Amino acid sequence: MKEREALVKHIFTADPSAHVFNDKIYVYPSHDLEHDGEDDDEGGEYLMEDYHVLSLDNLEADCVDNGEALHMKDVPWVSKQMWAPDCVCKDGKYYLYFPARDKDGIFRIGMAVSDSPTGPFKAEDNFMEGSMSIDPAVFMDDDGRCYMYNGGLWGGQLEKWQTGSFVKDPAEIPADASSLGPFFAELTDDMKSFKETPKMVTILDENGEPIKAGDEDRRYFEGPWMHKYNGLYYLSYSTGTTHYVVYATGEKPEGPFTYRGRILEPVIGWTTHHSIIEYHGKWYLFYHDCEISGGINHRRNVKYTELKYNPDGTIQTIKPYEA
Ligand code: FUB
Repeated sequence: MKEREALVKHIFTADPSAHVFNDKIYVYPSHDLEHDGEDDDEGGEYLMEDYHVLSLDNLEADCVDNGEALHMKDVPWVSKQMWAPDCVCKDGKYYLYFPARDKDGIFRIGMAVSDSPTGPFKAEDNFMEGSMSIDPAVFMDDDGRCYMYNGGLWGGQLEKWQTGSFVKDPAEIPADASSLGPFFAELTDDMKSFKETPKMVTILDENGEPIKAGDEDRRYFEGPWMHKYNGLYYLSYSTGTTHYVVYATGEKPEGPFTYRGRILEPVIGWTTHHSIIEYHGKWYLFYHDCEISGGINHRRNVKYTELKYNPDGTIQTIKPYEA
């Protein structure tokens, strides 16, 4: 597969969560549908109904679309919009986590399980108790403990959960108030639920103060990802309205995290969403853009490129359309 080219072109894919399982690369993307609906601030144009798992035997090989792995019609609690998923392998089983609107229109996180990384996945009858908002990213630490990070503003409803309960029309967060973070919770050993009520993680600036809600170049918007490099936890995410992928580092999986810089400059299209993996001693960023569709926000394609660290552990910023 060539760097910075669409992994597959016969379907539109977005929000890639990449993983290395058994020395192969598996990518768990959203599957964008082609429709002519209008964009809105609630993400109404992102009308996805199913998941396809992509796989690469290695980075020289062609990317394989392994077909439908889970469809909305087989998930009893879902009403619409199966957005960005993630997958984790534990004890030989593959657990797919995915957000979707429940029958009341509220975004929740569901889980489905398979014996194979490519599915088909069998969904639980109900969403995970205590789950809210979108974009689950599940990180397995070196000791085998698994943590979920998730949440997204606006269409992802994160700001509606500030009080711990769902508030349909919350007041706007003042620009000088602390920004919201993604939710964080450890998963139970059976991978079906949270060990505790998810809590928001804190992202600090260089002075140790929480990043402010009005600091749109740095505040959390959606699309969290966790990886570890040289023993440090790297939380990366999209800034949404300013279209960057940025990162913050911390000593513990639950944070707090301190903002460190930009990973990816804006891509073509409104959303930006990524994942990071190590493969055969190098690091790679998987991301999406709307280059092929000519900027139609809900027709996206997944790509990858190499990611490089500086000797001090900071990440070199990637300009997606420059060498
Ligand atoms: O794909 C639908 C939504 O767009 C995702 O959940 C967000 O992260 C954004 O990429």
